Amino acid sequence: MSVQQTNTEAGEIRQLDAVVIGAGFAGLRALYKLRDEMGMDVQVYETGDGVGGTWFWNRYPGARCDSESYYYCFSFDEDLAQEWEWSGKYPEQPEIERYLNHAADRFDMRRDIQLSTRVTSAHFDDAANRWEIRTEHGERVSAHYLITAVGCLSAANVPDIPGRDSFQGESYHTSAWPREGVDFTGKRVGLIGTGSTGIQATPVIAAEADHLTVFQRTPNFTVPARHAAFLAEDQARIKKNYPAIFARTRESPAGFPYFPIERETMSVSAEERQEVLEGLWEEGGFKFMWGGFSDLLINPIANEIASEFIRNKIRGIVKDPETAELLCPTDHPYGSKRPPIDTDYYVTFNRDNVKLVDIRNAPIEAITGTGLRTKNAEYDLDILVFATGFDAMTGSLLKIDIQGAGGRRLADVWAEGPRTYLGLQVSGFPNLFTITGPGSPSVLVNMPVAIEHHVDWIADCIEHMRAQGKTRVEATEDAQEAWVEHVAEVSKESLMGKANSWYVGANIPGKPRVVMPYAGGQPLYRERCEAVVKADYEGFEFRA
Ligand code: NA7
Repeated sequence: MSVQQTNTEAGEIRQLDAVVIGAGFAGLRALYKLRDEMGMDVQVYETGDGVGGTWFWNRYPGARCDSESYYYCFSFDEDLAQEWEWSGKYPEQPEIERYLNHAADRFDMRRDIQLSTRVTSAHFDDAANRWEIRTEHGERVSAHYLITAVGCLSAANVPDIPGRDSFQGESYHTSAWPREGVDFTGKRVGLIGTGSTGIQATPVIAAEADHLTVFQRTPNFTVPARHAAFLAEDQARIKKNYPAIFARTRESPAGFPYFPIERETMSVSAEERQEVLEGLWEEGGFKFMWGGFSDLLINPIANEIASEFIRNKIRGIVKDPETAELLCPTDHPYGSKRPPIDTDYYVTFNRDNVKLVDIRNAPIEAITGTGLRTKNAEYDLDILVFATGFDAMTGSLLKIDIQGAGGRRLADVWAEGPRTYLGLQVSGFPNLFTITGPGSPSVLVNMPVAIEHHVDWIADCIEHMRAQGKTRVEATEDAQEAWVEHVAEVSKESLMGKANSWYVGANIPGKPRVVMPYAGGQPLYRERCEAVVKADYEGFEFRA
């Protein structure tokens, strides 16, 4: 535990302007903004014993960013952008963790971050218009504002498979990976899950282990990253263009510095279509989704053409036809689940020491002392890896006992799915702001871009309150209701809600099915946030 104590002696509660929960991209940005740019007294609490959030926890083999380094970073400080040298296109976890530690040091953030401290509860005091926050160590502080920066993907999902705890070998969830790493040499490894994480980990584990069995419930479309180290001239070009690059990330649909091409799939000849798709495949990365034909995510015919293009790539790469077919997704459109980006995923299934097991048709029945049993076979394993994802978007918030005005529990208010106004506030929970909360584009946008937008918006709102002498801000029930409806409406026009994915909570048994991220795209969302401000914070109620 950090030596910093946040409450004073004899039960006196330390009074703060703001408490920020989490010290990843969002928490760090919020701390700097509120403390250094606005002069507020801020305390950050972080569960991990280091800063970095997602990039602190996810140390599994092969963990790397799916967005390109030079725009998956902070844009708020030009000097930081100019001085930091990314090694290449898709940095691995240690490099991003180093970057976030560098930012924490550079801006002298650590003195206001208390590590190894989970926030257990936050209760709103109606009379004082303040939040009382408690930690796992029994500390108690009072803050005017509570800002959650808990991450959209940080509450691990370890499925409750019968016998889970009886396994005698080593087992790990990918987001709780040991710092010292795991030695796979000579080991029989089982990996459950073929989302982004499983797809990144598979080739790396396969190269080291004696044998790897990949247990796949749903096949996934993945596009090669085509990682490459940066040359000196790449660095120079990026740095020279940074202002323009960052500006584009704020204007594009998903926070990348590029846009879809201004053509629809069926508006060009079959040859040209193929050429465009081949070009995108060769270039690699998210451009396949966000830099291709403009109708990819709205027109099922266009989507099926891109989907079949990827299936044909799989069939071309994977030598065993049965394995290739098993790897071909047919139950969801491309992009309706968060698309992974890989390095050597499909080709790994040509190795002699790798086996793909279909647990859709023959589900896992139990984990045993020596491995795992499916409906039709038994697998002996030394190491079991859960790449089974997260209770996304709401999981980390609901782990905290958050009670708003009148003791209303967030868990109750969200029992049928999350309800927010703009993904920024929840009606009944005054002075609480949720960075990249459900109902905002969040995970459908390059995260640092979404985070910086939210932090700026929240800071402006607080500034407005100061100027007006207000102490309490709350989304109205009506504005929230209308926003929740709008989020649902927009998601019907997109393919995002069409798969059983964590976007809709389908990966967690019993979780209500709601499209949680706002699928209207970043430009529309930003426009809306600005319009609300211009209309004198329409939908928010302020009190002195
Ligand atoms: P994901 O994308 O949620 O993937 C989890 C995988 O684990 C997925 O293939 C799931 O299959 C599988 N899974 C989950 N629960 C089970 C059970 N009970 N049995 C078998 N298989 C299961 O998580 P990731 O960590 O890969 O990625 C999360 C995000 O991090 C990613 O989208 C990026 O934004 C970065 P399913 O598809 O549900 O059938």
